[in-house]
Amino acid sequence: MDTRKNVEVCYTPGEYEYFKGEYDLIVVIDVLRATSAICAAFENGIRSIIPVATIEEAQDYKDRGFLVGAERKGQIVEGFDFGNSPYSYMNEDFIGKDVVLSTTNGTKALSIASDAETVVVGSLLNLDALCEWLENQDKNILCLCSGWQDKFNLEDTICAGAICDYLINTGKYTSNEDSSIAAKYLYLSAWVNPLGYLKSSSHRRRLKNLDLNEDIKYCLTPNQTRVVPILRDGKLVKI
Ligand code: 3SL
Repeated sequence: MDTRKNVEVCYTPGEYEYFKGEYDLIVVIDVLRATSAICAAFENGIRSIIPVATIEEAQDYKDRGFLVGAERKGQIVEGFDFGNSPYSYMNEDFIGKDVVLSTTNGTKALSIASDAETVVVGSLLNLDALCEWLENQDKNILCLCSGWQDKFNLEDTICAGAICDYLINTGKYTSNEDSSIAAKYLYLSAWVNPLGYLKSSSHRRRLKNLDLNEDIKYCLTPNQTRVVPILRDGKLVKI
């Protein structure tokens, strides 16, 4: 009998309904930049992050005195305290703080996955630590890519493929869906030089046009932290 658990990939939040309910553990991925920024925030001492899907929810928290970040289309939303750059958290003011964050795709993906038993945050920044933690969970895992406005993107898929590849190689997991097999092949061809491979990808171009090259380089540099953020009672905290 095959006792291996599954690790699969959903390319966009819009496709999540076809996977929903089959997985105990969801890894939400938004390499450029939400889940990378979240990992960077924990690495830099933040206490918790409340992810919210809409600007209205973010505004509600702001009105109640919270420190709130909001990003839409790569830019800080007017009236909010910060946006979605990992560098905005590299600041002593955030140490020990609880903040609220709303982003175009990443916090939307976190919000739609939030009814799953376990939801964690994945990025290239915490790839090894995340994979090592996942290996011992013995659960069916879904990597939920945030994409861009419900469209496929390369960077999240490559990260999801890296997770599948690692877990399959442990012998404890298998992938059955073609989306997962394709993600693994994309990862294998990209991994020699992720920055070069993603040079012409749509969101890299979008962020480059906004002069966010340093953010791109940071987010595409694997294993800069060992933190694995997990969603508990609507708040992301460090495991
Ligand atoms: O979509 C998101 O959640 C963001 O990561 C997009 S951006 O990188 O801030 O443009």
